[in-house]
Amino acid sequence: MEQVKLNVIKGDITKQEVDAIVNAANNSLLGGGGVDGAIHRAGGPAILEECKQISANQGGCPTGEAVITTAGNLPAKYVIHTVGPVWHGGNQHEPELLANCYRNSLHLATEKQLKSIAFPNISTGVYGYPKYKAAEIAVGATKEFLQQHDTSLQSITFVCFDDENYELYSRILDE
Ligand code: AR6
Repeated sequence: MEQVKLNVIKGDITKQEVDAIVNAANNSLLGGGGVDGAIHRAGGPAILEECKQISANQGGCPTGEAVITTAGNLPAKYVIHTVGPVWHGGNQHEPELLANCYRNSLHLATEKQLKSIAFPNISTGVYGYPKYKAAEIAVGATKEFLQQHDTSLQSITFVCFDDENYELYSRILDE
């Protein structure tokens, strides 16, 4: 199997020229603040239109699951919307649900035969997931996926918006 490259950068996910960027959405899929707000603002109304249709068909998106839409005006080709868990202290299946976000997004990207994907630091903003724990899960779930599945992906990038996440991911990926 070809080696898949895992990268970490500090930056704005809406600017990434990759096949798919991942959105940290909510169960309604109808937009919000944080990275979700930034993606819909930069991508334009086509993304929300498709989210509304998906929501009407399947009643939103359960936590840990993922759906795929156009990327509208963004440089990416697709947006994969996944819903991270709200942090309630760690005993409400948060680790498993957060790992599912990464697994299910990688599955969708593989089904679509995509070559590159960029993730934000899901759940570490408004949803309050401790950053170190979230970074370990993101990297761990991604590596596990790559061990267990053949994938079209050649490059997986973790796009960090703040210094703390950037340093955490850099350290974890170095190990
Ligand atoms: N590029 C990359 N990362 C970003 C960007 C950006 N442009 N903007 C923010 N981040 P959050 P959550 C980082 O709160 O915790 C929304 O309202 C941010 O610094 O966006 O999963 C949804 O609709 C943080 O590290 O998502 C949901 O209701 C990370 O993205 C709720 O927030 C995630 O922060 C989801 O909360």
